[in-house]
Amino acid sequence: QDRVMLITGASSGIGAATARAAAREGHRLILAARSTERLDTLARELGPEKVMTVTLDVTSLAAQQAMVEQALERFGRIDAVFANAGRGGSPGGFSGADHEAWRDMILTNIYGVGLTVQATLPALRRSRGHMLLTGSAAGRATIPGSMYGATKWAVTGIGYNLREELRGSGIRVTLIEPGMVDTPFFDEPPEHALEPRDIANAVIYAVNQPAHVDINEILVRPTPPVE
Ligand code: NJP
Repeated sequence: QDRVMLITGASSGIGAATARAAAREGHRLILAARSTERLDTLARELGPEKVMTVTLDVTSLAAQQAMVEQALERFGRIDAVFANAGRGGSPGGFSGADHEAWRDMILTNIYGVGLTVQATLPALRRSRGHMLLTGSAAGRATIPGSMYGATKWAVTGIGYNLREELRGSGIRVTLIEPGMVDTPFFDEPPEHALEPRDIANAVIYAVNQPAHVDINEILVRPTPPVE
């Protein structure tokens, strides 16, 4: 039977590339984000019979629980969850950043990931499935003035602490930690960046391991340009 993967932040960038890669691997998919139109376009591309789209904001637990309920009704199981939705903050550092943008980012990147974990864990316990979280190279490094980096340190912490909570459950936890990736995350295309599919490849590598292999973290950075 085809495996079932749920992806948040699936409407663009890394999430959409992972949906494409997982579809090629034969996964059935639950794709969630706020943009119905972009999700529906992706579902048409991948084949609607194997894809369920859910328009939601990850900061709503009720919406995420309803998504899981619908997914179980349609597919009967969830084998992998990629908690990937996230956003950047605003420039200005700790002294000058827009605090409203901070609040939205903290809610999405930390609280939203926590809610995805909470909403999907009952299904993953039944399937002895796989939880993957999009952290960041910024969740390991010191970046002056970056509240965004701080939210990704929190995602690193969620991954480590969740793995301990789930010890003995058979559920694997993988932190996917991208460096710079060329996605709509940036207003201008960044130079010397990875492609979204480079990160999708890391997700597929982790989920394709046999059950006794727990890939804890994958840090992927672009190769520095040749001088
Ligand atoms: O960016 P983008 P990425 N509720 O903007 C969704 C991390 N990362 O693929 O809701 C639900 O193309 C949004 O969809 P929509 C980054 O922190 C990136 O680069 O329709 N969904 C879209 O599908 C993030 O965690 C880089 O607007 C929400 C998706 O999230 C992840 O990679 C480096 C939402 C964002 O896709 C994917 O970002 C790195 C909400 N409240 C980590 N808010 C990089 N690009 O360089 C947003 O280390 N979304």
